[in-house]
Amino acid sequence: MWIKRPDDVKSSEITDEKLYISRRRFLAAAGILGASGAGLLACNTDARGSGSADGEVAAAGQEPEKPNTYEQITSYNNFYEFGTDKEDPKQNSAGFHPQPWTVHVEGLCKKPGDYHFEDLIKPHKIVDRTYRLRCVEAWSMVIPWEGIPLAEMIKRFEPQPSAKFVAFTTVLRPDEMPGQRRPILPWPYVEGLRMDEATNDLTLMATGLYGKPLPNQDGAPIRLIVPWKYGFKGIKSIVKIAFVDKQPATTWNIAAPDEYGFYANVNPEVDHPRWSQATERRIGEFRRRQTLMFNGYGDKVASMYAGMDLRKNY
Ligand SMILES: Nc1nc2c(c(=O)[nH]1)N[C@H]1C(S)=C(S)[C@@H](COP(=O)(O)O)O[C@H]1N2
Ligand SMILES: [Mo]
Repeated sequence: MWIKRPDDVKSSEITDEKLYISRRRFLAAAGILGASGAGLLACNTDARGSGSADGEVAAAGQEPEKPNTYEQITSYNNFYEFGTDKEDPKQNSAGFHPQPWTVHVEGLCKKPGDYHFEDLIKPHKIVDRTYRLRCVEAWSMVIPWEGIPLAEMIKRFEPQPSAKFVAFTTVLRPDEMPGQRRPILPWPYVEGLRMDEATNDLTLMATGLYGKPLPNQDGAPIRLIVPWKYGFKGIKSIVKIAFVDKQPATTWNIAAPDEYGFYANVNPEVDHPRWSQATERRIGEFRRRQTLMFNGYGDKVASMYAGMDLRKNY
């Protein structure tokens, strides 16, 4: 099994400093860059408040970043159930039905059962969270999600103390998901989190983006967002949540155990066996950026991994 190589690492795009500088000089001369020269990159100096009460939970010392466009977020996707090319999920998901939707909750908790999507959402306040998403393929985006903190949702199911992990499952609908008719991955897609990761303040069950319900290609109607981990932890179109006492199997770890671990914390110091994780390309940008430890969210999450060897627990 395999995951596509970083499709953005093409020699035509690996820009040396000289070319970058001369391009900036050209743009400056052409009046395209502002006086500060800040126009080219959607960088931290381009901060603007989202205006929402909750807003971005930014890493210490970092201002909220400018989100990618709705078009970028909904037309450059990984959702192998709809095909392996970045355009496939948008092109092949029009026939997917995210309504009606039921999430089955089971395992070590006091309130298991089948929850209709509307009932699942109803008791909670929908919050806005703009997060960086860092794909293991070395590209990234900034996405203005909306949703429910997973910690709040979990509280309602009253997990037992014996529940140490939460396991998630994507819907299995080969009739609506053409990728599931081929053995691209073992279907259905499954993921999991340790209980402390699942209940961390940053962890979100996303139900929308840019103020609209999640489009099919982004994981309608409900998907997981774990912003300090590689994007593949963010399982889409969830139909099952299970509270378990042992570390659950995860799809990419089953498919390629030497390449993808359970933890999948963003770590620029641990290369993927087939490519570097030191830098990334923000979709829509020209120059590569340094990848940040824990995707820049270390102040909120690093303590959960104290004492763990993050080279072994990749
Ligand atoms: N069910 C399912 N969930 C999935 C995937 C997938 O193929 N199937 N791809 C993952 C990967 S590799 C990434 S990078 C993110 C991409 O989310 P986005 O397309 O909304 O940016 O979804 C993740 N969730
Ligand atoms: Mo990814």
